[in-house]
Amino acid sequence: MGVRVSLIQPSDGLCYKWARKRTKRMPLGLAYIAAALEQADHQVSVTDAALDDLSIEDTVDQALACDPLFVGITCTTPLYHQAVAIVERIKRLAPRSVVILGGPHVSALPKATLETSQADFVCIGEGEETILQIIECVLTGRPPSQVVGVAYNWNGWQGETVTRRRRVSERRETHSQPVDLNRCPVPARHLFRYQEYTDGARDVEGVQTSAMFSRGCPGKCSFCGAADTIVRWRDIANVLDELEMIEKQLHIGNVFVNDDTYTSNKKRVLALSRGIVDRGIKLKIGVQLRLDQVDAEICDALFASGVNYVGPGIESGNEQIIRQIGKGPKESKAHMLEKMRLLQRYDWRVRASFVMGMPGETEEQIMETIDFARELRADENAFSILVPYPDSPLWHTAKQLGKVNDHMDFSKFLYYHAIGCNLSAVPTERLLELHEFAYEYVGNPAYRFDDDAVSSGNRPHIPYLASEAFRRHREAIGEKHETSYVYDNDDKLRASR
Ligand code: B12
Ligand code: SF4
Repeated sequence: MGVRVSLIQPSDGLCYKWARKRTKRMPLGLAYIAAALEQADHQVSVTDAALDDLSIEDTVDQALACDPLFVGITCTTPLYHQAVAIVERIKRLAPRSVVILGGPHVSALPKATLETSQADFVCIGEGEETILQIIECVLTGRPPSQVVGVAYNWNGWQGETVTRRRRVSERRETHSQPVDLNRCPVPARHLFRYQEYTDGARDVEGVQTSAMFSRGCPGKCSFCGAADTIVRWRDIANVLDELEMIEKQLHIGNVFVNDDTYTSNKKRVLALSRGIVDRGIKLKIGVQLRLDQVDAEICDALFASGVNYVGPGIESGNEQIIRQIGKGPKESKAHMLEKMRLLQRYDWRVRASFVMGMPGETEEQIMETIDFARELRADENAFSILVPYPDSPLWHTAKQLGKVNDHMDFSKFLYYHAIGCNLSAVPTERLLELHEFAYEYVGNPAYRFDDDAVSSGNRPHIPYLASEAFRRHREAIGEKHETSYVYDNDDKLRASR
């Protein structure tokens, strides 16, 4: 007989502060952990505080309602402080429970996590096998040094073991085998309120679920935590079985594929697309892809298989920044423009993503990105402000510059409306203005909302739009913007259309 385990996704409301319609996606990593636990006969309950925007108190009350022996919490970097507060309350209300933290942030900083939280264990990297080993070690009272991929401060034992997560550049001997993706049970969607997940910010109709067909990315983008990781694929039949289950058993119509790059292997993506068609699967599928990996044959196959949403990463409209990001020698503005026009031949939505604030990046270079975004005419544009996340190559750059440290406050490490660490040549307040300006100026033409900033939500005050610099910019590119801006009685800038 197994034990009671409570899993928690902290609320992510702060990530989407101004968004009027939210993206509510099932926390897939946690769903994989839940499936592994259930397969091993443990009794699992889930608290997705992001779905209901729960406070710390309500999150903990809900999670402790089943009187768990183990509590597992996932978190990204900006949610780390919430995870710490959740652990603190759990330890106060249920001091005998064993707390395990997992996810990208704590995997990157396991030691600091044990130093700054009251967690007993930190799972480093993939957790499907690790969590089972932790439970066994606690139940049998054995030292955790035999558990793969863990840092611990439990029962008087402290230490860290080898991780499963290996970068391409790292030697094989220093790492343990990654989990076998074909042997992992599919995410335990039934333990979540899976009918309530959807992507309101992107007009998705009906329920949407998330899935992952491969893990890792050979790309080397300097801001990305997935950069330079070994790519592993699930067998195509294994993926198709899951898609059939999503459509026929759970009656879900939309799937977002979380793979870092859906198109990283041409032969495979063609075979997968053919398999979807051959099995008669009729899902609407959203994917993220790289422009240097797509051609007409791939696009035809994706479109035929039900892909209705594609998300290429453009990142920058300045050639020097494109190289600095590390998008590879083949990538250039001309090439991306050509590939965007290819994508735009199909009746699907194209979401282009951009980043601003690379180390040393100037206002002029950011304006080139904004102009390039406008030229590309994607249906949706996502502008992120660069954040050197602890699992990305830029974290080490920022560390060398003395701009970050393992114990700092990470609550502003967001893509959108806050800047936890500014590495650019532009002052922080100005960078935020340029970010707002990008949304306002380029817009998201495919959406029917009155606010253009689908992903981040408009901030109410946009002084740049009334500035002399903006007027000059519009003149320089010979365009008249249809919106004009006035200050109202509260001295707030308002758009008058
Ligand atoms: C899809 C996605 C989203 C979606 C959906 C997120 C969701 N709720 O699932 C959306 C668009 C909403 C999103 C939002 C954000 N995202 Co996001 N996202 C992703 C993406 C592409 C896939 C996530 C995924 O499904 N992974 C697959 C699963 C299997 O992996 P996993 O979650 O890491 O879980 C495994 C292990 O970490 C571990 N594990 C995880 N939790 C736990 C818990 C326990 C107890 C244990 C034992 C183990 C364990 O075991 C799991 C199974 O092996 C990743 C990139 C990536 N490759 O992971 C970025 C990524 C997670 N996002 C990132 C970021 C920064 C964000 C935002 C902060 C952006 C913002 N708005 O400012 C927000 C934060 C939202 C949040 N809830 O925290 C970063 C996080 C970096 C970091 N250091 O924190 C990533 C890694 C992208 C990157 N390369 O930089 N994201
Ligand atoms: S940004 Fe995309 S292409 Fe670049 S390393 Fe990350 S996942 Fe790969």
